[in-house]
Formats: sequence, C-alpha cells, structure tokens
Amino acid sequence: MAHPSLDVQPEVAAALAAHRPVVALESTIIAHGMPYPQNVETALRVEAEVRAHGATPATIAVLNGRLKAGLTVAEITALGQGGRAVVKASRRDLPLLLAAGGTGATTVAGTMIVAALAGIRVFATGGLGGVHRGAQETMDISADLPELAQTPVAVVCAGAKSILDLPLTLEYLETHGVPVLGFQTSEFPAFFTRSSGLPVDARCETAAEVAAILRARWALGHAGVVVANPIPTALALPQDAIDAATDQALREARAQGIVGKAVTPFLLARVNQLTGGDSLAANIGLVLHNAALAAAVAVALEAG
Ligand code: PSU
Ligand code: MN
Repeated sequence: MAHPSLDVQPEVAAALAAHRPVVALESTIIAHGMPYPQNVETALRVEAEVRAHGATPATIAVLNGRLKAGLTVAEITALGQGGRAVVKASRRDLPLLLAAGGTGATTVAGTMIVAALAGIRVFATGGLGGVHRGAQETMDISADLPELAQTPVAVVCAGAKSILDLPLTLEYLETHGVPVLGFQTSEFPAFFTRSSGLPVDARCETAAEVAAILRARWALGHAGVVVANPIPTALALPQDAIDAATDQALREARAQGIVGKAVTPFLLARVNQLTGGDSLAANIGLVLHNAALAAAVAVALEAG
C-alpha cells in the first residue's frame, strides 16, 4: 500500500503501474547546488533528457509536509527561487518536515528514501555525498553513504567531488557492502575530472550490464548501488584549478567554523564561485549526461 504521506504525480504513477521506466531526480541540487535561474533551467532540461531517453522523470522533494514523487514546473521553480533558504532534507530531516508540514529539498539520501517508497529504483544526480576530509576528527560522513547500504535504489552520479576524501568514501562503501560500478571506466570519477586513481568494483560497458548487476543485487534482498559515470571529456576541468579552489574553500570553511549540514552547501557554492562559469557549465553538462544514462538503465531494467 502507498505510504500515507506520499503523493506520486499521476504521470509517474501511471508509468510505474504499467512497468514503464521511471527515473528519480533530487532537489537539493536545485535549491543548494546551483544558482538561480540556472538551477531551474537545468532541472527542467534534466527532466526533458530523461524523457528523450525513454523514461518518465520524477523530481522528488517534501512540500508542505507531503513526500512528492514528481513535481510541477511551478514547484520546481519555487524550490529554485528559494535557494539556500529551503531546508536541506536528508534522512533525519524527513520526520521533522512531515510532522511540521514543512518543505524541503531532498539530498541523495532523502531522494532515495522517497523513490523507494514510490517504487522507483533508478535515480540520477550530479555528485554523491561522502566522507569529508578530516572526518577522522570531525566524524563528518554524509548520510548518503549509510543510505546506500539500506535502500534499494541505484544512484547514477559523476562520482564525488574532491572536497571529500575519496579513498575513505570508497572504504566506507566497501565496509557497508555497496557496489561501485564504473560506466565505461575502471576508475572512480571525481566529478569535475574523469579520474581519481581509485579503482571501481566493476566496469560496465552498457546499460544492460548495469541492469544485470542491479537485478542480481536486489534478488539478494540487498540495497543501493553507485553507478559512476565520468564527466564528458570536453567538459572536464583542469585538475590544478579544481585543487586550488577546493583547498581554498576547505580553509575558509574551517576558518568560519562551518559545521553540520551547512558544510557541503558551503563548499559547493565556494568551489563554484572560485572556478567561475566553467564549473557551472561542467556541473550542468554532467547532470544531463547522468540523466541520459539513468534513463537507459531504467529502460534496460524494465526490458529484463
Ligand atoms: N555533491 C555535489 N552536488 C550536490 C551535493 C553533493 O557535487 O548537490 C548535495 C547532494 O544533495 C548530496 C548532498 O546528497 O549534497 C550531501 O550533503 P551532506 O554532505 O550534508 O550529506
Ligand atoms: Mn555532513
């Protein structure tokens, strides 16, 4: 039975009922990950990209105390205009918003939870949260990682940003039994760049190969999977520019005493500012690229 707090948009519900492919999309990337109006334009283009590749998009958020799978253009626009004033909703925030009738933009973890409740198994985003640099001291580990260990949704992303500790992020995923698949790559991609020097658990050449692994994982009753899709070569940024911006953003966050859920949005916004327009173009391009792959994976899953 459907969850009493969940509203599945009619188009999404019809696709799910007919076993047609559906792709979930997150909303923290809209409210916190990009500036207005590019965030709204991108969110709508991502939905169109999912459709162009044969699947139905379901952008996810919490609106006035309701879990939403599928948003209207007006709802997406309101989240984009709200920007960082909108609550960032991860696992621990969901009951607070539901009880208070609040509104929030869902992170990877929050989106996975709502997607799973709606029966959506494939989700496209930009970058995954992870283990932060200095986590040995701060214990700052994104709730996205334990979510992948418990919720059966495949997250198609461009890896994780180097604001994070990528080796520790992969160690955490290994400990919690989360497979990391490389799409046409043997290395875990680092969001703005295609390589990190760190190996993935399996390399897949086609969406059908990804779908076969997802089916096998879920037949075991297991949970999430990371599908890492490197940024297209033409959009990748120079490593030294990213490193310099990352180091400066991390220094500023420490100096300003930024902690808790504010850390990631602060670092994302600072890296974007410091790298200028190039990083925004790269960010938009890789999200569209991930949406296309996620749609292909969702199509392959329903075909199997
Ligand atoms: N990394 C990005 N872009 C993003 C995020 C992470 O490159 O937009 C967002 C996602 O919504 C992710 C969240 O789930 O940040 C992680 O936040 P935290 O580290 O507080 O869990
Ligand atoms: Mn954190």
